[in-house]
Amino acid sequence: MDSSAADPSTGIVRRPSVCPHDCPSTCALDVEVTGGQRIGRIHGAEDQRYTAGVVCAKVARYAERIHHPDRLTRPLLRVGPKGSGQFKPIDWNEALDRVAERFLDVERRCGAEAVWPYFYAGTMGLVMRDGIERLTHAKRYSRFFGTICVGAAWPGYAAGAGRISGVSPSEMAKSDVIVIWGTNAVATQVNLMTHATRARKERGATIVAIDIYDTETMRQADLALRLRPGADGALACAVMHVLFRDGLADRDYMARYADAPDALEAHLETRTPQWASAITGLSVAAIEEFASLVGRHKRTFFRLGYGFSRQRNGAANMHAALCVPTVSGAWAHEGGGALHSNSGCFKLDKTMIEGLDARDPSVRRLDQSRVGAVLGGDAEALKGGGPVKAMLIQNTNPLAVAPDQEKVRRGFAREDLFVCVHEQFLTDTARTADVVLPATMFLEHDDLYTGGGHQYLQFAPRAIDPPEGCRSNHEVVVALAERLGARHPGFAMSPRQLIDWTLRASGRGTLAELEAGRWLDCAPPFAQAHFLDGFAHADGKFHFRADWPATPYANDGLKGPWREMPSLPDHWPVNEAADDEHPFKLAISPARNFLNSTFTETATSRARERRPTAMMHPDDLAALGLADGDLARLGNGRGEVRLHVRAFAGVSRGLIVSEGVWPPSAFLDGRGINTLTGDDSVAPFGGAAFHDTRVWARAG
Ligand SMILES: Nc1nc2c(c(=O)[nH]1)N[C@H]1C(S)=C(S)[C@@H](COP(=O)(O)OP(=O)(O)OC[C@H]3O[C@@H](n4cnc5c(=O)[nH]c(N)nc54)[C@H](O)[C@@H]3O)O[C@H]1N2
Ligand SMILES: Nc1nc2c(c(=O)[nH]1)N[C@H]1C(S)=C(S)[C@@H](COP(=O)(O)OP(=O)(O)OC[C@H]3O[C@@H](n4cnc5c(=O)[nH]c(N)nc54)[C@H](O)[C@@H]3O)O[C@H]1N2
Ligand code: SF4
Ligand SMILES: [Mo]
Repeated sequence: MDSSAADPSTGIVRRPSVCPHDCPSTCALDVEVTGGQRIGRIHGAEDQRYTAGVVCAKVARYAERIHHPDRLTRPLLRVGPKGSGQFKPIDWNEALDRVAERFLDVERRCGAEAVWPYFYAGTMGLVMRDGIERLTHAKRYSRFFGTICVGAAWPGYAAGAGRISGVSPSEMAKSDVIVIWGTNAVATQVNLMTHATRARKERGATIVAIDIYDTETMRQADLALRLRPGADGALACAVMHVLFRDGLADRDYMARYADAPDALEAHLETRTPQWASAITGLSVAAIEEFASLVGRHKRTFFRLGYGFSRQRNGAANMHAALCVPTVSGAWAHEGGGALHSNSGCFKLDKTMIEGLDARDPSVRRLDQSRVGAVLGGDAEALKGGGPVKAMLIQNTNPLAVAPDQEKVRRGFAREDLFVCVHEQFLTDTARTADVVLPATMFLEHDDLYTGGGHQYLQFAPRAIDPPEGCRSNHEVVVALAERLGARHPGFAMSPRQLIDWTLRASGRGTLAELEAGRWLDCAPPFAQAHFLDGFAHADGKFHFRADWPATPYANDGLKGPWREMPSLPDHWPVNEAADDEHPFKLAISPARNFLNSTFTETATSRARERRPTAMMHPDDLAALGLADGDLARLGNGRGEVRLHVRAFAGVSRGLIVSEGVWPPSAFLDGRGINTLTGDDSVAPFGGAAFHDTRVWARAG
């Protein structure tokens, strides 16, 4: 790990880093640097147990992204109509002055809440991602409520376990069965596959995958359960029915650790495999086989992904799946239990980074997923307050990733809205901005990272200098704060000082210590990770009976049809159902070579993904008079998109899968795939049901 000595034959130095992308793996990286300025290949750190030397292909070839000729390196000022993409370069001072002037003007005329800083997880670094919050709070700007990713999943998990943490992934080495539920790990978190396949090789573990189509993860599984979208609650119920029926439920464990095992057993009486077969489309035999595997092997590791939560019944389904290891008693065994995210185990004090001490809870919070409705003046989305007139956007590309794109487009086209986008590339969002600021990439700044799929806290020092003209999120936030008269001690600190402060305040040592060790394993002790000292509700029990309004999750009030949510695990038929007018269901699953809309700018990723594509069953195509490679239109009441079709028998009849969030400009008529998705709030606290959309399909 010597980061100073260059290899004498090649001149290459290896520098430590951490992948900043929004991925549960948060890989520890060894980065080849030549001449102090250029990146070579990126490797996974061998000695970090979770990364174990493996990174995904798109990050291994990061040189292509960081040294991309299209990177933004100069601030831009819009000179043509909104969205025209016509800009002229200006210098940094002028750009920052213009942004500050407009923000101050909006604040004077309409109040501070008319400004809405908007950000997400383009970088997961705590300083660069969350520092914008300090500006929000110090200025009393409208607050941001992030729902787009975890909005349904986390409440579903917390309703059962009481907090967002689970078993360490390192325990997979001790598992007899590994259930990869609603995540295409081969594409979205490759390291999970490393550990699962290692357990299979070393101790004969069985890998089960549960998805709605035949992904690469499904192909690598020993038992692949391909069910209908939104049917995971039914599957979970039938599995638990079998566990009770066959004496495989751990009654002693439940008596001690669960709230209502008798009520659950009675409730599940009618949730038979036959009942679930009709809902899921799985055979009774497949459901029985899965239940028997889980019941006979207490060391079953449930790796619960995000995909199955991106349904209108997603929170209820997450809760239902989490009930399974509680009925089987898997939690009590090493290698058994569940993991969805370990974000809850770091317990960092983010006061200085986010300016939490300046936070005013009376200031309205606007829902990220409803950005189209917010900008369109929807009174409910605006919380009864005035319109949003100015935005600062960092690390996110809402004009590709947010649901109900027609609304989003109309919103961003408003002449009276001033938008500053800080970006690495001229994304669809940057293209609509009034001022564009060029951003650094992770290897060009310092930051601190927590993991979701593991429990390492990691520091990544700057490895190379940024291109001249690029500035980090922190620098932009600080420069704007000064011009806007925002006061907070965090604005006077460097990223390193902020990180050191955060570590010390959190009892996690110092930056010097973390930098020397590279990472800190924050895994809670075994008993705590397995909830053997009690679940995180006041009664110490796992809750089979979800009390949705009381879910321990920092929410922004109840949303969507939360009153109808089942309390005990069940199939909740609230999803967008296909009908005569819209005979297909559409899911927009991840593309292996993109990460959300990131990497859609790199040539090799684009070449591998080829073009926006709708995968359909060959019989469905034939019935529409379509052949593989033809052009088609997909539509619903929200709009329509044009793309190519691909015949794929790994997608069930009636389902369409389109992989990846391609930029709208990659589609034949400039409308992106999220034109079709809804922005109605998912119960109980909001979020978007990206894989739950009904559409019609026709040639075109
Ligand atoms: N290559 C790549 N990696 C990524 C991303 C990416 O876009 N590309 N995105 C990153 C981000 S932000 C996140 S949050 C994670 C998310 O990663 P995951 O946890 O894997 O979640 P998703 O990508 O939403 O979907 C995973 C799978 O769920 C399936 N699915 C959809 N509906 C259902 C259902 O009702 N039931 C079941 N059982 N399965 C269903 C989808 O078909 C898909 O194969 O991945 C991260 N990593
Ligand atoms: N149809 C459909 N839509 C989806 C999903 C889906 O599965 N299907 N997944 C949803 C999910 S889970 C998520 S998390 C969201 C993600 O949506 P986004 O958070 O918008 O993620 P990206 O599309 O990757 O865009 C991140 C942007 O941040 C920029 N960026 C990266 N690092 C920095 C930095 O340090 N500074 C600045 N200023 N910019 C930076 C990148 O260049 C990139 O353009 O998308 C959601 N949208
Ligand atoms: S697997 Fe995820 S965390 Fe690891 S390098 Fe790839 S995108 Fe980054
Ligand atoms: Mo996400």
